[in-house]
Amino acid sequence: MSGFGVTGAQAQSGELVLYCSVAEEWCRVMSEAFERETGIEVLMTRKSSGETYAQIKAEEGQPRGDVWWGGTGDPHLQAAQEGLTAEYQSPMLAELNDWAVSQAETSGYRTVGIYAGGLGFGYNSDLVTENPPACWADLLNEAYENDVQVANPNSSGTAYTLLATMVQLMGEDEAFAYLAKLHNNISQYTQSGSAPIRAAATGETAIGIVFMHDAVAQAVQGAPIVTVAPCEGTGYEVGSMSIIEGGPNPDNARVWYDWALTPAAQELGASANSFQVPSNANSATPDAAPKLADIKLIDYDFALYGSSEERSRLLARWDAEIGSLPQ
Ligand code: S7P
Repeated sequence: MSGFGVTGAQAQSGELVLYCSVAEEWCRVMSEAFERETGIEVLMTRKSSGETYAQIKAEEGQPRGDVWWGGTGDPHLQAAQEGLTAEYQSPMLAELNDWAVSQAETSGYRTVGIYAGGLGFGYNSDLVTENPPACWADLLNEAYENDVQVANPNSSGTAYTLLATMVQLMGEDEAFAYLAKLHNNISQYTQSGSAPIRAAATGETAIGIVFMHDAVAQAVQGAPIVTVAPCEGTGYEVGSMSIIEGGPNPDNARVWYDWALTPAAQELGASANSFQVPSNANSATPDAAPKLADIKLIDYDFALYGSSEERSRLLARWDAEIGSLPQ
């Protein structure tokens, strides 16, 4: 990678504390490339989106992290609203797709879109051989009792996207009724959003509800996984990046931020088996990435479902009505 010159004067110290919410492999590839490119040492921790939001909230006033890179946009928007993340307008904004800039505008430039991807599910075609599921409604089929996995929306941005998607597709009470019925088929609410499709890939479960690109990642690596864009329509994420307010290395945080929006940095995703659509209009989209234009996407209301009040309220309702149901 070249062309992203960083002078010693730009770097405040030799470190950057990175909270990373994509797949571990991609977190590592990005950290190592940035270290090579800039000489700045990256201290990286990987956690799911909801968990990272909770950590940044817990560290409010004494932040230990500099940048939160990756993870679904809703908790990034919540962090922005709560003043946990810093305003920054990168010179790279001019190169980004509208949906990524819109994420920045919604947050008062306290976050920005770095990739997008549709929500769906994947099934193991060795285990599901007849009447494969094509719709959200099909996942309620009693043939799949204890054979579906999804994450817990408190820890996982993927699972919160499912919750917000169902509310927008069906209306809130109908969405909770759907999730209560789906609970009969759920064997486990995992901590991480992509764990269900890893379990489907090994045959531990038949179906995993995940972002479609996470299902594609398993298929590309040879697992018998079929990726489904649900027939009723579906939600999507604008994966995001934020600078943590008051973090220890603010200059290095901005160096990471600008670099992470370049095509060269964004194109590293595919080499780490990550197949989201990158936010820089000049970045090549991986061939394997599910095409957003081919998916029936809802008009996801990021401002509402990323607001502190709505996200907290929906998660509390999920805990009371779904998370508390007997397994
Ligand atoms: O694996 C990539 C990805 O699906 O992970 C992010 C996700 O939010 C992190 O996992 P959680 O659901 O556990 O929070 C997504 O942003 C990303 O596309």
